Amino acid sequence: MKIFHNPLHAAHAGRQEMFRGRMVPCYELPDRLDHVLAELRRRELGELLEPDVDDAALRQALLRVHTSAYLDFLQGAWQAWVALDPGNAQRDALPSVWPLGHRHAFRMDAPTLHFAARLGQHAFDAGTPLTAGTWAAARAGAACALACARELLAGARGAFALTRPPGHHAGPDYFGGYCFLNNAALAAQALRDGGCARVAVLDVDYHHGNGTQTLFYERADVLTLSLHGDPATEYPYFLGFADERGAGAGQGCNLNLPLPRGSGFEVWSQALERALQALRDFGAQALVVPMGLDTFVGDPISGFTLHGDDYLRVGERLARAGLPTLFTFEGGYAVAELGVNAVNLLQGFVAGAGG
Ligand code: SP5
Ligand code: ZN
Repeated sequence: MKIFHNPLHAAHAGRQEMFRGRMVPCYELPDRLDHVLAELRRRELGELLEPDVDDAALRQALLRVHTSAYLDFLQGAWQAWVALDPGNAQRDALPSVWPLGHRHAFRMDAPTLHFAARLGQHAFDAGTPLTAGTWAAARAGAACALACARELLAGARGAFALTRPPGHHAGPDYFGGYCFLNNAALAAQALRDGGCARVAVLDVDYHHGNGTQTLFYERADVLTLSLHGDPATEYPYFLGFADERGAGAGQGCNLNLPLPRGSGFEVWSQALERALQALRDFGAQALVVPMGLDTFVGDPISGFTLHGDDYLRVGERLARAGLPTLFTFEGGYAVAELGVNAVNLLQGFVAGAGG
């Protein structure tokens, strides 16, 4: 399978994130991707490529999932942050005030002139540092996702967008959960626009893919499925519950399978079977898998107990769905084991798909 990796990913390197009143070192770090790349090379799995996507095509694809105001905000964010205070060049941007628009407590559309307020308008947590290289890295990552979608449209059985920052928490006009641009959603939409009538997204990251769910919630052409830690106790807390089944035309086209913290492979794979049944019932022509490896027993911020070899089984099982499949790289913070775990899943897929 072709693997498009992001040559600019290391330009996004957050220093600290806010966690419960403290600044802690970032978990979502450049060496995460480097470990996966090294393991892919070691095991000679896949063909490693850099995306070749022109600016206009990328902008067009991004506008299918994000607002132009949000893209402009991201593009100019670092410059505006440093303009607030020259000392900010040494500090990453984190929001510290939010409009809480869903409660009508504040105006979401307030015509603010202050960048600190604009940050709050476009973010849902203070754990996602925006850095000097965030826009360049995120944009090049979106190009990886688009290149993968083109591969599938050209007939490939599988493709992998190896990029960071991750994407599945990012919504139409907001970032959070270490995510800025929703690579999986962009790929799903590109598959739709390229002629796939029905596309499914099956999110296997430990955290609910709130951004992806929200982007497709009222649509019948994209089925969103997610296996994740129960938001009653797990991040992102405010979305990902089992009673969210889609709305309007998309009624029935979202399925959340929240699992208790501490769940192991047995319980997790039963939920996977349920998701795969929903996938079959939907009749998708292509599958997008936001691939988080933070379900691993050793993950420092998550609560499932999958082991390295389990990912081989996951990949095999996904392959048996028999669909052209596009993987995006999402979470996974046990850095030393991340390469082996990610490549195990891909290897299982390749083996299950018949080489
Ligand atoms: C893509 C993805 O996996 N995003 C996850 C974002 C989770 N953000 C909240 C993390 C809180 C980290 N707290 C660590 C403290 C451990 N003692
Ligand atoms: Zn995650």
